[in-house]
Amino acid sequence: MTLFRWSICLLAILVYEVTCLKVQYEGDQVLKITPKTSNQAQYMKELTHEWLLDLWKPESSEGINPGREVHVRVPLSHVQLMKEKLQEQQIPFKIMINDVQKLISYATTKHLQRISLETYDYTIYHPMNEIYHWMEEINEKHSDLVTKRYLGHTYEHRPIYYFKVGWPSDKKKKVILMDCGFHAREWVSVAFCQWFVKEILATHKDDPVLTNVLKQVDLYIIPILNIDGYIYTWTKERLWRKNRAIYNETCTGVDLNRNFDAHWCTIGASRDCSSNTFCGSEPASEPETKAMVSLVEKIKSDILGYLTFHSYGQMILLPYGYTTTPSKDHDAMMEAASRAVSKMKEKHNNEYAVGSSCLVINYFDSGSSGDWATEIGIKYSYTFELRDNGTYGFQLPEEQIKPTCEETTTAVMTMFEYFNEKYLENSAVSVTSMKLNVLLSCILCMYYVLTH
Ligand code: 0X9
Ligand code: ZN
Ligand code: ZN
Repeated sequence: MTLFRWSICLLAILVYEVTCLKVQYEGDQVLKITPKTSNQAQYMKELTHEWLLDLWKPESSEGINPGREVHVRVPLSHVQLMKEKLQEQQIPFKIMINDVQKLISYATTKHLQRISLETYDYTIYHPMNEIYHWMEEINEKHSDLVTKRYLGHTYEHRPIYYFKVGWPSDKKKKVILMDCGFHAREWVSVAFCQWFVKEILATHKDDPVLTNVLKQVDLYIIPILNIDGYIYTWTKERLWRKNRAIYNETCTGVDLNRNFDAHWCTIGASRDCSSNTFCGSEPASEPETKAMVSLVEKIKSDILGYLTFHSYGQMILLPYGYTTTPSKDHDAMMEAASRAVSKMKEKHNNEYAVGSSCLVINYFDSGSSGDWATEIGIKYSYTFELRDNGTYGFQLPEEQIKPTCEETTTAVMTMFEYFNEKYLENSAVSVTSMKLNVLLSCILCMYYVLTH
């Protein structure tokens, strides 16, 4: 009998754990607010601070400026009062998301215990155990081209892996580094890295550019860096952003994209550990950051490009985030990115903005991985903000995973094409030069016939 009671008790605790402890967003709204004057902007800053509101755009209240859109999640308890205050201050606003909870579906039905690579569904979001499993399968089934390597561990001691994708070579290879899942709630980023790996494996044989790239370049792909945070968004709090480092009894989490050694914590970052943009105790204080830094330090002179994937906003951001001064290779970077966005637009007619981070995203940041990559000498460094523009924000519906990943793949492939043209040896005669040759011989031939 006691055993029975104990089991009931345990079961109850379990049920409680998975249901009641989850943060609920019932009735929370996301408002799109556009302060017109500096007074109104100041008012907004104070309000977000005072009420500890979850800013979606910009990521920290410093970035709130007149004329710029602010996207902010307001808890049900404050919605009414917030709207009254905004009306009182004559600050224009719209309801962007009417009920945040309604957008959250912890898709459980579609998830099978055992998944095989053949049936892996790239158009849904996957919990971490499935992603770990997927990584193993990729490693096993594609061992000719792909190796899974250990990058380091998270704060909660989970292993972080990356894939090295490329053919063995006698010559020294260049590296293109890509990562996803810096910010926990940006699920579509994590979906993209998986999609992209799948895409490379499916197309590399038929795609001449990719074939050439994989001979001379190793792609280093980190499918998800902030694993602890990601798990937390599945189990406890869907809109968590940071890692899960415990700083004191009341404070958890460092913003990994403020933790790098690039004008660390000077602007657009906070020293307050309860802030969403907390920069940590020092540059690379976090194990996730350390893991990346130690890999990159070893190979940095070989790295040609660094691409990091976030959401949302639909833009490709170039360094820097802490100053409006363009970086050394700004023009070359712009060239590649402009080509990428125009190709991208052809895919699903979706517009992406391109330019210096702080100018395009409209707030400053410091300590980002994108800026750090530039400062250690990586020539091409891009921060992608994937879909959407705020309609669903971080809760991008699964129907949009496919188009998002397709257009982003197009953008990345276009950049690879650019790298291929500019930095790689091309032994095979290209199609255009072959056509030119044929044309030229025809002209010579005709000339010969006509003059003899
Ligand atoms: O604020 C960030 O960390 C990124 N935006 S997000 O909404 N995904 O959090 C943008 C960082 C871009 N900064 C630089 N490239 N400097
Ligand atoms: Zn699944
Ligand atoms: Zn992000």
